[in-house]
Amino acid sequence: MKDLRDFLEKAEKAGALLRVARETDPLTEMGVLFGETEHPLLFERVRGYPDWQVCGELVTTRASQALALHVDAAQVVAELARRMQQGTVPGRVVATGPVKERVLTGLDVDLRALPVVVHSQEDGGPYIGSGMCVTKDPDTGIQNVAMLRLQIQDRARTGTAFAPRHSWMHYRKYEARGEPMPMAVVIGHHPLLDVATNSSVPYGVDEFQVAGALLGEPVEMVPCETVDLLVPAHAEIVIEGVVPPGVREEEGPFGEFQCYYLTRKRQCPVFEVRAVTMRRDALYRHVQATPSTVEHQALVSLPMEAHLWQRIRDVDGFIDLKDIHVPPWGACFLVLIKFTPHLEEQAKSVLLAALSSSYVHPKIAIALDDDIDLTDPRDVFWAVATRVDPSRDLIQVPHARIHPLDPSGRLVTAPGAGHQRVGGKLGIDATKPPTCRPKDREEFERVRPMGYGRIALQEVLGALAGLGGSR
Ligand SMILES: [Mn+2]
Repeated sequence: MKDLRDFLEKAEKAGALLRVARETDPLTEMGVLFGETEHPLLFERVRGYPDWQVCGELVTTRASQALALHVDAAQVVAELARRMQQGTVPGRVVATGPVKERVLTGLDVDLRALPVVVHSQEDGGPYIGSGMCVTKDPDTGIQNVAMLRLQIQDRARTGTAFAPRHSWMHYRKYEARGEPMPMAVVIGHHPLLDVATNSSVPYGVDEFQVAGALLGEPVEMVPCETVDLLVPAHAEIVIEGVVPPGVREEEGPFGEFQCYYLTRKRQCPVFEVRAVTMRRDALYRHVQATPSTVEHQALVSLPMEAHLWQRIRDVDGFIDLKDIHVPPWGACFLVLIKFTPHLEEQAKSVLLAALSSSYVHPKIAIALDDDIDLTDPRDVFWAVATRVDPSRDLIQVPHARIHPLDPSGRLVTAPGAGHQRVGGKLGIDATKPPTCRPKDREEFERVRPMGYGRIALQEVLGALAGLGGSR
């Protein structure tokens, strides 16, 4: 059974898990500590919450993503794209599971008893940022899962902030009928469930069934106690309740993934909690939102990379695609595409495809040739500086729809759930001339230092150190 514990065990065996034995405070210390590592982190002693452990940064790096997918790091994007194209694997409904070991209802419910972390300095308090929020379409009964931020307001009440996507469509349907929307918040499972929840699959596709395809096994599901929804039986914690119609309360501020407090305080729907079910020794799984090097961004960018891999590979029939990267330092608004251009202006088609997908995030796309390392910003900007003719190699799209949390855009609807922004988009062709013009392409053959690829300083230093007897 693939769940959170199984993943942490694998990470530990691979030597990738950092354990913190010092007692650490979730309200004042963990935010910055999570932000300082990209490796899976487990706090074994939590100040003020003696029965709890807190973990996070589970799939931030290619190495830990590879661990979750059980492939080599170089294959992560292509393999994820392959599994996402396989179709969904329906969950298997079972009678009960570990998440039902403790069932708390009525006055036993107290969200303040959970070690919810304060992410950033000016946040309006502790926020659950790792909640996989399950809702269903009242017409079709098909469930949707989205990672929405939840501000702890009270013993049994949180603020919610819907993105203008699928769960927001559900809420609008319930609200039009004057009915409360049932919602269940799932915290802590195998991180591929978190990845699936953040994948931009079309409306009507259940993200937990996508998770089944990513895991290669059906997710075991159990019925909730107080609402008519199914949740994973091997989760750590499930919070059940309703989002009532017609209610808006102040929510925020919360430092978002792009590292701005853009939404400040605003009026949002609320989540009224009716029950909490969890494992007897439940682990709290955290997804840190800032700075821009942490897991919140990786969970958005990884499925985006896989989606763009599928999309761009088929542009104009076939692209000789090598790699796609949505780098953490680009706030999810920048896409780097590495391929070998064979035909004239192929890069322009690639750039247009990257800027128009099922993701609204990409605002700037850069096409790069097969000799560029996408994980090295110096390499990327060397290519931009030496291969781009701005009078020929730029595509500008004025007045496009951009991400609602991109501060460079103009707000066109009131801030709050469902707001939108418009702004320009930019494509940069930093590739060499295509292979159909071999002579021109040759001009751009890059200089490599003598010995490149044959020897490394590390080896030389190691050999010197060896003289001292350390090797
Ligand atoms: Mn969805």
